[in-house]
Amino acid sequence: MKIRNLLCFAVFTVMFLGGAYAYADDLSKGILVSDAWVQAMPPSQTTTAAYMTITNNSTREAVLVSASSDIAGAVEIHQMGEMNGMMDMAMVSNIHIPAWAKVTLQPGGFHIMLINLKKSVNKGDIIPITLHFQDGSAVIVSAQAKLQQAEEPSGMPGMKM
Ligand SMILES: [Cu+2]
Repeated sequence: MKIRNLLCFAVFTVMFLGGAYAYADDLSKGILVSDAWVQAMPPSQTTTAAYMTITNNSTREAVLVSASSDIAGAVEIHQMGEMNGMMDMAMVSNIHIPAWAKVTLQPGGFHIMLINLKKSVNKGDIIPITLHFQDGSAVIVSAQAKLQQAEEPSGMPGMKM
């Protein structure tokens, strides 16, 4: 009985470490993603945006280089900002999150663009998004679809609809 318990523990430990190793190394263990949400869209729309807070609780800078999602044909990192006096968005190649700091992706700023949606994104849906960092680590995020907040009536005027 005692040996069997030990064996179970050993198997569990190997499974746990094996599973964790698949997508977590030193850096991603220190990455905490909170308040992840996706803009719910009517079925006629093929593009939406995801927002979240990425906290880097590690001693190294984290560099988000890309993202992916099963529901989108393409995923890009974008930044909203003023360009030539107009609010517009542009693709950026990465987002730097300094050690012991956090970066918030929010309407009017950084966001993750989900392009060529393969399904409609309805309020309450849980959308899986994988964040890929420069060191090769990845973090899987579950973002809940929400209707756009009233105070952001036209959050992304540059978005192609
Ligand atoms: Cu965008």
